[in-house]
Amino acid sequence: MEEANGCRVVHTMGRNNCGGRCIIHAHVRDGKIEKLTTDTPEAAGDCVPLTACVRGMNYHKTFLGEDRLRYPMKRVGRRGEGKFQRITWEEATDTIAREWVRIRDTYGVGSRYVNYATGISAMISGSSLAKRLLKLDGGYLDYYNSYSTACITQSTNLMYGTTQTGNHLADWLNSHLIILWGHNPVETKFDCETMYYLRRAGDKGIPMIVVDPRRNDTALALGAEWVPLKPATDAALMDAMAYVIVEQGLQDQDFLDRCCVGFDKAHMPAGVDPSECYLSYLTGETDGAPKTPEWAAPITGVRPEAIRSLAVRYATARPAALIQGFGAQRHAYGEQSARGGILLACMTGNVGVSGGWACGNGLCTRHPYPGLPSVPNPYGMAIPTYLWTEAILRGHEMTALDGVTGGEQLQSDIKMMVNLAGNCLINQHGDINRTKEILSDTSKCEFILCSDLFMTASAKFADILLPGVSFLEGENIVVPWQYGDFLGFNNQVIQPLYEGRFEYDWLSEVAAKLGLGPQFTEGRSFGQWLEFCYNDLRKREPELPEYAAFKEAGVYRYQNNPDVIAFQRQRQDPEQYPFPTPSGKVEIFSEKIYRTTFRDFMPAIPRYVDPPEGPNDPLAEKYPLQLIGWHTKRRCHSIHDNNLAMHKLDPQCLWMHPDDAARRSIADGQEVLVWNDRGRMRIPVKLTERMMAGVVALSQGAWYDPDPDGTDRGGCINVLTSLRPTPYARGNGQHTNLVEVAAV
Ligand SMILES: Nc1nc2c(c(=O)[nH]1)N[C@H]1C(S)=C(S)[C@@H](COP(=O)(O)OP(=O)(O)OC[C@H]3O[C@@H](n4cnc5c(=O)[nH]c(N)nc54)[C@H](O)[C@@H]3O)O[C@H]1N2
Ligand SMILES: Nc1nc2c(c(=O)[nH]1)N[C@H]1C(S)=C(S)[C@@H](COP(=O)(O)OP(=O)(O)OC[C@H]3O[C@@H](n4cnc5c(=O)[nH]c(N)nc54)[C@H](O)[C@@H]3O)O[C@H]1N2
Ligand SMILES: [Mo]
Repeated sequence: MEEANGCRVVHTMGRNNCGGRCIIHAHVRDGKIEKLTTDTPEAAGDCVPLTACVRGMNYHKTFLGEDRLRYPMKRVGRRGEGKFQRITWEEATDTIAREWVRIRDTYGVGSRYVNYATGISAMISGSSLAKRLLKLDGGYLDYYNSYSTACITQSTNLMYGTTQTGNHLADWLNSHLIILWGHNPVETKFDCETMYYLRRAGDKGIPMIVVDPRRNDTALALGAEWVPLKPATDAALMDAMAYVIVEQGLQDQDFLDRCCVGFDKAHMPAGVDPSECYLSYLTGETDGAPKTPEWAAPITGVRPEAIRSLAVRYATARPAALIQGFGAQRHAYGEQSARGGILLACMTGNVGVSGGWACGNGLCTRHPYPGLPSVPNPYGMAIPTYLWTEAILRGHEMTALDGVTGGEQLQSDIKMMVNLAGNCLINQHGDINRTKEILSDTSKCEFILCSDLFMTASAKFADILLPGVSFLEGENIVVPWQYGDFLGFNNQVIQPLYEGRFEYDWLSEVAAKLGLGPQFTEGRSFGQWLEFCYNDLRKREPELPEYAAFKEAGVYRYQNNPDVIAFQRQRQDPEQYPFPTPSGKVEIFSEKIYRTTFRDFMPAIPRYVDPPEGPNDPLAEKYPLQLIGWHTKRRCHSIHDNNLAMHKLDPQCLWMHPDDAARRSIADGQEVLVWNDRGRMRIPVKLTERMMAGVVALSQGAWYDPDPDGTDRGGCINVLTSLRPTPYARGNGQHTNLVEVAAV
C-alpha cells in the first residue's frame, strides 16, 4: 500500500476463474475506489507483465454496483421463482445448521454435495471451506473433473500418466511452427504468459496456424492461417493427418517403437489382438476404410489438399508445437480430439524436445501452490462434475458405469446442494430447462444453499441465499490460473458492502452450531489461515519473502524457474525413466479402456467417432446447424454480464455464415429464433465469414433471461446444450449441439 495526495494505492489481484491473474492497483480516497491501474512492462522489468485486460479494469464497475445482494435471505415463493425475504445472519446460520444435520441424519452424509463453483478461484474458496466442514462432520459426496478440462485431463492422464506435459513457455520461441488447436488465448488468456510468448514467437516470424470452426480473435491478432473445420470432427482431421504422415514415411518411428504402446502390431500389450492397434485402424485393415484425406474431407469439411499440407508441415517443421486449447474437447467425444493431438505429437517427434510440445493439458507447474491442510473425506465417493443433476434424480443407482469412484454404488441421491460463488446450478450447467425441472422439485433436492454477489439464475434457486463479498472487499492468496511463476495477494481494498460476508465467517458460525467450531477454525481467523498456509509453503519455497512483505507488495515473482522440457528424460531413456502410466510408455492403445465396459462406445485408441449431435447425426435433418460456444473477452463466464459497459465490447449475438443466413432470408443484425428440442432463444444475429458455413456460435456465459413462454432473451447458450456425458470422462460436451435458426 502506498499513500499519495490523500489517495491510498492498494496492490491486489483478482480471483475469478477468468483465465488470467493480473495485478490491480486500486486507488482509494475516503473509502471509495477512484480508479484501477495495472502492471506495465516497465514495472515488470524482466518478468512477464501481469497486465489486466478490460475485465480486470472493470472489476469495480462490475462488482460494486447497485444490484449487489445486500442481506441474507430465505426463499418464500416456489423454488426458482426468485421470491425471497430478508432474514438475519443468525436465522440464516441456524437454518443451515438445522438442515445440514436433518439431511445427514435422514439420508446419510453422502446426500450432501458441494457444487463446482469458480467465482472464488483463490487459495481458499467458500467451496473448499464448506467441504472442510462437511468432512469434519462425517463426509459428503465429492466430485472430480471440471467443466473446463474433463476430457483433456482424463485423456492426458490416460496417455501420459500426468497432465504436466508442457515445456516452459519461453521454449515456444524455439519452435518452427505453432498450431493452435481449438485455442483462442487472446480472449481466454491462459494467464499472461501465453500471449506474451505467442506474440514474441510471431515477431520472430514463426508461422502460426489456428484450427477452429471460427476465425477466432487469436487468429486475427497473430495473423495466423485459419483452418476451419466442422465442430467435433477434430479426431477425423487428426486421423487423416496421421495417414498422410505414415503414407509419406514422416513418422518418428524410433520414438513410437521405444516410448509408446499400441501404434503398430509389434507394440501391443500381451494378450490383446495385435490388429486392435492404431495403424490397423488407420490403414483400414480392420474396417476396410483407409483414413485418407479424402475420407476425412466430407466429415471435417477440410479439403484433402489442406489436410495433406497441414500434416506435412507439422511433421517436417521439426520441432513444431501443436498446442491444444480446451475448445475441441468440450465436445460429445472430446476425449478423442484430446488423444488425437497427443498421438500426432508422438508421431512427429515433438515429445521431449525443445521447440516441440507434447500436447494434452500442457501444464508446466514450476512451483507448488499453497493450500489448506487436507482433511480426509470419510464418505470417499465421488461423481463426475457434470453428473450432479443425474445424482439428484437417481444417485442411489449410480455405479462405476456412471463414473462413480471410491465405492460400488452411491448410498443416496443428492439431497443438499451447497453452491458458493458459482452459477453452475443453472446458467453454466447444460440443458437449463431440464435442470430447472429437476431443481424445482423440492422433494428431490431438499435444501439449496447459495452465496453470491448478485441475483443470478442460480441464486434464484436457493432456499437460503447469502450475500458474499467481492475480492475488493476481502483478502486471499492468489495462484496462477495455469501458467505463471508467481504468487499473488488479494489485498482488501474497501469495507464489505451492505451485510456481505466472506464465506469463512458464516461457515465458522455454522461450525460452532454443529459443535465443530474449534476443529473447523483451529482457533484461526481467516487472515491467520492465509499466513499459516503461506508459511507452510515457504518451508518448501525458501526464496519466498516474509509474509508481511509479500502481502504489502501484492505479488511475488519467483526468481528460480527451471527450463522444463516435458518428458526429455523419458524420451532419452524410457527404461530408466518410464512414463508414469501402467505400461511405462505413452499409451496410444489403452488396455484400461479395452478392458472396461462403458455405457457408450469408447475405442481403446485415439480415433474419430461420429458423435451424437455431430454433423452426421440423423437429427441434422431437423436441426441442420452445429452450434458451438466460446469464452468471450467481455465476460468471465457469467461474471460482468450485468456490467452494461461491457456489452459494447462484444454484443451478445449469434455468429452465422452469410450463406446459411441467405438460405433462411436472415439479414445481419436481425433478431432470430434459435432452437432445438431442449430450448429456444431470441437473439440478434451477426453475419460473418469468420464463421464456417453450417456452424453457428454463441459465446457462453450470458445471463439466462427467459420470457414468460420460456424463450431465453439473454443469449444463454445452456438453454440449447445437453446433459449427455462424454463416454469415458463423463465430461460436459457443451459445445456439441444441433439447432435450427429462423428469422422472427
Ligand atoms: N474471457 C474469458 N476468458 C476465459 C474464461 C472466460 O469465461 N472468459 N474462462 C476461463 C476458463 S475457466 C476456461 S476453462 C478457459 C476455456 O478455454 P477454452 O475451452 O480453450 O475456450 P473456448 O472459447 O471454449 O474454446 C477455444 C476455441 O475453441 C473453438 N472450438 C469450439 N469447438 C471446436 C471444435 O470442435 N474444434 C476446434 N478445433 N475448435 C473448437 C472455439 O471456437 C474457441 O475459439 O478459458 C478461460 N479464459
Ligand atoms: N455451454 C457452456 N457452458 C459452460 C462453459 C462453456 O464453454 N459452454 N464453460 C464451463 C466452464 S469452463 C466453467 S469453468 C464453468 C464456470 O462456471 P461458474 O464457476 O459457475 O462461473 P461463473 O459464471 O464465473 O460464476 C461465478 C459466480 O460467482 C459469483 N462471484 C464472483 N466473485 C464472487 C465472490 O468473491 N464471492 C461470492 N460469494 N461470489 C462471487 C459471480 O457473481 C458468479 O455468479 O462454466 C462452464 N459452463
Ligand atoms: Mo473453466
